[in-house]
Amino acid sequence: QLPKPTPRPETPSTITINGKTYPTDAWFNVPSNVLASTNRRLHLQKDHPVSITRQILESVFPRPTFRYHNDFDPVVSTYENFDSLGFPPDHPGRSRSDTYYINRETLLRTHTSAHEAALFSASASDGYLISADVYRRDEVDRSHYPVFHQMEGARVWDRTKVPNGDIAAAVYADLARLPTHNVKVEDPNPPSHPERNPLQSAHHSPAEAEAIAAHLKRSLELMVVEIFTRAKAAAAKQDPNYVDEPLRVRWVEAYFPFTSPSWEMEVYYAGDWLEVLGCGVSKQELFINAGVPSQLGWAFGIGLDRIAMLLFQIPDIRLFWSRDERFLGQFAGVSDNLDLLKRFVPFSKYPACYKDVSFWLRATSAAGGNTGTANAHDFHENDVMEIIRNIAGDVVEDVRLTDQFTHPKTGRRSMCYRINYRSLEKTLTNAEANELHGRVIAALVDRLGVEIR
Ligand code: FA5
Ligand code: MG
Repeated sequence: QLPKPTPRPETPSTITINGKTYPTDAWFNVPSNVLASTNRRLHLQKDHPVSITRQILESVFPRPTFRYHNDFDPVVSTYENFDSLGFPPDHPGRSRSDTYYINRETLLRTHTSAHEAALFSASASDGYLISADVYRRDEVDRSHYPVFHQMEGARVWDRTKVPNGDIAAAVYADLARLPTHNVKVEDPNPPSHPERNPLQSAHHSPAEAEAIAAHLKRSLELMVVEIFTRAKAAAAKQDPNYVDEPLRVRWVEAYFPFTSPSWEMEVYYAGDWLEVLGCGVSKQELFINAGVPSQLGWAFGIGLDRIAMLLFQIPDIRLFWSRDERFLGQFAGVSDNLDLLKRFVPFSKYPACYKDVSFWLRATSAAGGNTGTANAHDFHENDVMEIIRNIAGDVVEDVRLTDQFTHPKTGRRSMCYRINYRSLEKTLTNAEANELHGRVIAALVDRLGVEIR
C-alpha cells in the first residue's frame, strides 16, 4: 500500500530570485530546495568555513592587482554561462539533466566562468577574483551537493601597456616578484598538445604562452601551499602527535572550451589524488569578443567547498548548510583572526538507515516524448537523485546504484538504488525513515512513471 504521491510541483509562471522576477517556460526545472539556497551566500557569511577559505585564497591574490567580486547574482543567461565561453551547441553540460534552467535563456550559473566575458570587457584592473555559489544537478553523496561555491581568478597583461610590447618579458618580471616555495610538484606532461590543447599560435608566440603558463602554475601552487600551511599549523596545535606529511601536487592535462592549453591541479590527500582546480591560458577569442584584443592572460576556477573540507577536515558537504551551533560555533572569530583556525571536531555521528528501492523502467518501445516518464532511453540518474533530495532534503547522505539488469524476455531494465538516510542532527526513528522512503517511492512512480518491483 503506497502512500499518496507528493504532488508534482506546479511550474509557477514567474519566479523571483534575490528580488528579481523571471518568466518561466518549459525549460524550468529548479526545485524549491535549490531555489531556497540562492540567498544563503555562504561565501560571505562571517566565520563560515567557505567564507574563511575564500579569505585565505584572496590573501594570495592581493589588491590592487586583483579586484574582488563577491556579489554577482547566480542568475545568468545561457549565453553568459555557455556561448560566451565557446561551449559548442551540443555540449552535454547544457542539458536539462545537468543544469538548472529558469527558462530557455536564463539559468542558475554552473560555474563562475559565466562572468569572465563581462569582466574582460570591463577590465580596468590587471586581474580579478570572483567568489560565488554555483549550481549543478548531480549525484548524492558526501562530497556532492546541488549548490557549491567556486572562486574564479584571472590575470591579464596588455600588449600596449608593457615595456616595448614584450609580454613574455613583462610576465617573467612579474613571476620573479612572486614568492617561491619548496613543495615537490609533478608536471610530467608536455605543456601543450597539438589537437587537444594547441598553443594559440594565431594570437601569441610559444614563448608568451610559456611565460603565462609559468606564472599561472606558480601562482596556483602558492595558493595550495598557503592552504596546507594553515591546515598543518591548525593540526599541530590541536594534536601534539601530529605527523607532518609532505604536500604533493601534480599538474595534469585538462580540457576547457575557453582555455588552451589547460590543466587541472591535483593534490595527494588521504591516499588518493584529488582534483582541486581547473585552469589554462585564456582563449584569445574571449578578449577579442570583449573588445580588448591587445590583452592576454590566464584563468582558473577552484572549488571552495572542496578546499574547505580539506582545510578543516569536514567529512560531509551537507554540514556547510547546517545552522547547528555545534557546527558553526567551531569557527567563531576566525574571519577576524585566521590564526584561530582549528580543524573541525565531528560531533557524534547518528546511525545510518539504509533503504532500497527497485523499479522497472518502461520498455523502450513506448514513445518517450514529454510525458515525464522514464524509459531506458530518457532515464537520467540525476532525476532520481533530485527526487530523493527534494523529499528527504539534507537527511539523505548518499544514494547508490546497487544493481541493474535487463530482463531477457521483456527487454525491460530494472534498477535498484540504496538510499542512506542519516540526519546530521539527530537519530532518525525507523518510522521517520520509512515515511520518507514511502514518499520517495511514490514520487518516483508519479514523476518518472517507473514500476516498483
Ligand atoms: C570549471 O568549472 C571551470 N569553469 C574551471 C575553469 C575556470 C577552468 C577558468 C579554466 C579557466 P570544473 O567543472 O572542473 O571546471 O570545476 C572546477 C572545480 O570546482 C573542480 O576542480 C572542483 O574543485 C570544484 N567542483 C566541481 N564540481 C564540484 C562538485 N560537484 N562539488 C564540489 N566541488 C566541485
Ligand atoms: Mg574538473
